[in-house]
Amino acid sequence: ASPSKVGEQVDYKITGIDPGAGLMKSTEKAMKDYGLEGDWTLIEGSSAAMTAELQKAYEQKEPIIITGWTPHWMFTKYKLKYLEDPKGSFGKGESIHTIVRKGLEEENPGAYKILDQFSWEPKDMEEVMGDIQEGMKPEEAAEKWINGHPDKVKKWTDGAQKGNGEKVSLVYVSWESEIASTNVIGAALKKQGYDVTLKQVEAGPMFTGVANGSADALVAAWLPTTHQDYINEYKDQIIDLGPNLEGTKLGLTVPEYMPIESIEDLKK
Ligand code: PBE
Repeated sequence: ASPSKVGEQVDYKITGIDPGAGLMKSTEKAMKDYGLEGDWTLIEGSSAAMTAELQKAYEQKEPIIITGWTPHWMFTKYKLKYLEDPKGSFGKGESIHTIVRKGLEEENPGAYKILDQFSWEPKDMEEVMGDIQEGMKPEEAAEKWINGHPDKVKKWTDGAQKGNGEKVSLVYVSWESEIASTNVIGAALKKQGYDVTLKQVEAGPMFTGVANGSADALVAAWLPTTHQDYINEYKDQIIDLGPNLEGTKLGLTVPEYMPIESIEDLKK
């Protein structure tokens, strides 16, 4: 198939995730930047639905274009490639930040310190995601990782006072990467004696929750591009504790067997 046929083959559809995701906004921006508006449609859904579609297509060697990101288990399980993005619509060199509510440091200094010291690497996150993908419950996979990496966990908890049942509420979106990170920091806090609640919400309410103080923290802010709009909106009400993971990537993603290399190839 020639690149110009790819649009027809996929019905001019890009399979996306939840509408609140920054990746959806970036994809809309890319569609504008590359002149794909009008012809192409970005399909809303969820990351679980998207990976199910990917699996179906991949098994049949059928063409599919998805909104992808790293770290994610899909890049280990399938042979995929990011489409080149010469216009830089998806930004580059993002980190994932920890964001807490105002007042947490004063009211719960131990938990604040652990959240502030939370930091790991893509390969760590991939380990947890892989176990979950293979059927392990997220809290079990997190527990396993925590027990397998005492040295890292020790760095997070170093100098932080132990909890005595104080409540800590974490909010997250059911993106595979964030299911992993939130469960892991939740397990670490729990182990230090905190009473941790994990609440799964949509992207907007995740940021609103920390901004209005109904949640204590999130470890899922992709910056400086993907979630920048949310940060701008709430910057006076939240505290950015900086990166907990560096080395991410986002963009339009296709199986390696597809004959296209760049987002520019999607324009007929
Ligand atoms: N994602 C990818 C988030 C951050 C980057 C799906 C995990 C999002 O798009 O909002």
